[in-house]
Amino acid sequence: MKKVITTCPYCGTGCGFYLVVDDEGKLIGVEPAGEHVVAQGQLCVKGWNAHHFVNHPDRLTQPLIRKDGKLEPASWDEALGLIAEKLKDIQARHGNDAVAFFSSAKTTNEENYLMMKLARAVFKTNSVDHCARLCHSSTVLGLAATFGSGAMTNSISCMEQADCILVTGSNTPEQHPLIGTRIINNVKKNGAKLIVADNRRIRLARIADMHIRCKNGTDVAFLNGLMNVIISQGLEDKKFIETRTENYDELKKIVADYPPEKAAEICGITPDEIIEAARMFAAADKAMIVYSMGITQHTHGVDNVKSCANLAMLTGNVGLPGTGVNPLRGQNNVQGACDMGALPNVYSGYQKVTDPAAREKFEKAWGVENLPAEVGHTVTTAINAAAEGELKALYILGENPMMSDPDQNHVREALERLEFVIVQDIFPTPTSEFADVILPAACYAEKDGTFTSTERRVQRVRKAVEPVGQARSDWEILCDLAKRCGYDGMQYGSPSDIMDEIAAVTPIYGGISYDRIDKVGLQWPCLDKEHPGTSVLHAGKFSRGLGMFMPAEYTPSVELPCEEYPFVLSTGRCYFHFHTGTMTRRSRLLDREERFPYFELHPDDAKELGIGERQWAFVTTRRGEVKAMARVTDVVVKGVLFMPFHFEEGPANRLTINALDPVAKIPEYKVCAAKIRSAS
Ligand SMILES: Nc1nc2c(c(=O)[nH]1)N[C@H]1C(S)=C(S)[C@@H](COP(=O)(O)OP(=O)(O)OC[C@H]3O[C@@H](n4cnc5c(=O)[nH]c(N)nc54)[C@H](O)[C@@H]3O)O[C@H]1N2
Ligand SMILES: Nc1nc2c(c(=O)[nH]1)N[C@H]1C(S)=C(S)[C@@H](COP(=O)(O)OP(=O)(O)OC[C@H]3O[C@@H](n4cnc5c(=O)[nH]c(N)nc54)[C@H](O)[C@@H]3O)O[C@H]1N2
Ligand code: SF4
Ligand SMILES: [Mo]
Repeated sequence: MKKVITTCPYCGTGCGFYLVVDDEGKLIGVEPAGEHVVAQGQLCVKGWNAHHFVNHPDRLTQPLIRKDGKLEPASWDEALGLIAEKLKDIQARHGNDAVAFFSSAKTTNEENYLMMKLARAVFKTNSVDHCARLCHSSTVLGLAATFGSGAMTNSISCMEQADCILVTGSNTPEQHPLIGTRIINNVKKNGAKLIVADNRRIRLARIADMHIRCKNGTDVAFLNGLMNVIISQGLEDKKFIETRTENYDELKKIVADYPPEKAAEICGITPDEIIEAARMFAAADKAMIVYSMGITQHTHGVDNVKSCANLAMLTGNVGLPGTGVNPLRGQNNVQGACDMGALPNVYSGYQKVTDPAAREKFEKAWGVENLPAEVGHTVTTAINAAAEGELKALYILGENPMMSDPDQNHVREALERLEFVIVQDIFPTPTSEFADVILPAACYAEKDGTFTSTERRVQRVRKAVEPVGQARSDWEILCDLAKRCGYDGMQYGSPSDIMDEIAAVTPIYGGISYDRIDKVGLQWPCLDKEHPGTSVLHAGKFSRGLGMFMPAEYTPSVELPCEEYPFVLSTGRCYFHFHTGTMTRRSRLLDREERFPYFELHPDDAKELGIGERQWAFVTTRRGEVKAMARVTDVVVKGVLFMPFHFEEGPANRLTINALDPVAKIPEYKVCAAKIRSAS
């Protein structure tokens, strides 16, 4: 037997574990790694079962090309040749921006770097993006504007050092289980104060000092209310404000308009809750904010994020261990996909495509001319452009937009209208049904590379077994395609060589190399070969110099309940499944735990509608209808339905609204209006 240490392919916590391989080279299990900095010998149920899907019979094993409407097996040669020819032809007829690229937070840093290099250097478009758009694009913009860097300010170990933690819109124990454990430890062992702001009674709420159940979409009012109390009671950190920030007067002016009574009224809570929470947070020596999708996935997601940043600066809680603004990044490598520039406005290391000096630098490094200067399409605007007939071709690497983008009927229309669709995945998906070419990719266990976790830790992914069938690593596929398009600048011996190129052109990764991260990953910024990495950002000085207060006014969500659609539908996830279910639903043990599409419904609402526990019901919005099973539970408040988006047979995104934050272009997944009726 062989044991290979690698990084979990599910969430951004970044746990390390061993893949166990038998004498015949077959993957047989997962073993925890006691020495791993984050996992410390523990894993959540997904990590423990992360080997299951690798050898599932549904794996894509050969390239497929659509001929007369049917997908037929093809050689790699034929498939890549067709892609090169088609994309070039479409660009010749409709311009470079008629083609867009979706990169993947499931794949490695090296692969994301190559995807954005392919889009920019070979196809001369900045239309490259990935699921961070649907996830933390509001964070990347909101924290870059206020602090100068869009990443989690602190480290996972800081969760055990804070004196008070405000967890808002993050179901940490289910979605980032090993981070949830750290928070629970801190509360139970050290007596840290815990404030949970989430109207669902998530597991953390049971041990919280305060559980605050605001209406969905009212976080700006809540956070402004907290800041109003802190300022009016003189609890702000005057020295920090004076020496480290700017624009404080503007903040003072705006939050003055949110006295606890008014904020509480908007949020549907009591003024006392706001006053008590404000005092608790401000009184702590080291206070930390932890947030995730409950904050970001709104049409005012950027305002929510800025408000979190404002609260942290107001109380002097940035730049020290146990403090900070900590957006928990979702996918295993979504931090890395952003760092690598799989975004329409930046190259790797957040170097702007609109900056002539940055373009010149990458032109030189890549040996090309005329890199495009305009910001490209995002995931969400690319789908809109496809529906309108402006975008003609889409290369989808490791994403499943038919299941993950808002308003499925709209996505279907978009995918149908495209002239040419390429899907590169490890499994067939509802998205690949629209593909003209499908390329079979090797999965995490079958290739080398790196993932960057939520705490900015760059860690190794190691090959344990050979790819199934003719599947190939994403990086090899991308390099081969670049060559077929006549570009010689994308030939590498191994992923390690790709990382060397990344380090050479990306200052925050400047000191990263495979030999340095062999045992323990490094946290960026890691500027050169001697740099030890950075566990806390903005210590002594913000990345942008001074921290910028950016106050926001409360704006309601776009589609609120009405007489016809009386419920708020809020969507999200459960513990056992991951996203669109391509991997977890193919894991026997995980799928056994949650087998049917479901929604949570408050007991009073259930009684009124005559819907019992585990009864099937139709959930309907202005976009469509889904049949799902009712879970009658007071985890949700009255008037709110919560539905995970993991189930193909009951897709929550058939219901969601395609309304976007004006700057971040993130969809409003957490609020739309719905009605329900019994299906029996
Ligand atoms: N098991 C599992 N783990 C995962 C994932 C998965 O699919 N499955 N996905 C990964 C990814 S990519 C991500 S991004 C993360 C997401 O992790 P989370 O953000 O923790 O997960 P969600 O279920 O989307 O939403 C979290 C909470 O936000 C609350 N919420 C909804 N609306 C509001 C609001 O208006 N304000 C506030 N304050 N709270 C609100 C919901 O009630 C919910 O409990 O999880 C990662 N980890
Ligand atoms: N209603 C609703 N919708 C949501 C959300 C929500 O809260 N509510 N959350 C949003 C969020 S936060 C996110 S991050 C997105 C996620 O949206 P997606 O990224 O579209 O969802 P995944 O299921 O993670 O898709 C990843 C794909 O990559 C494939 N894959 C895995 N490993 C590899 C590999 O090594 N190579 C290749 N080529 N492919 C691979 C998988 O099989 C899968 O098809 O969903 C968003 N959608
Ligand atoms: S917490 Fe996240 S990274 Fe750790 S084992 Fe679970 S899914 Fe994997
Ligand atoms: Mo995400």
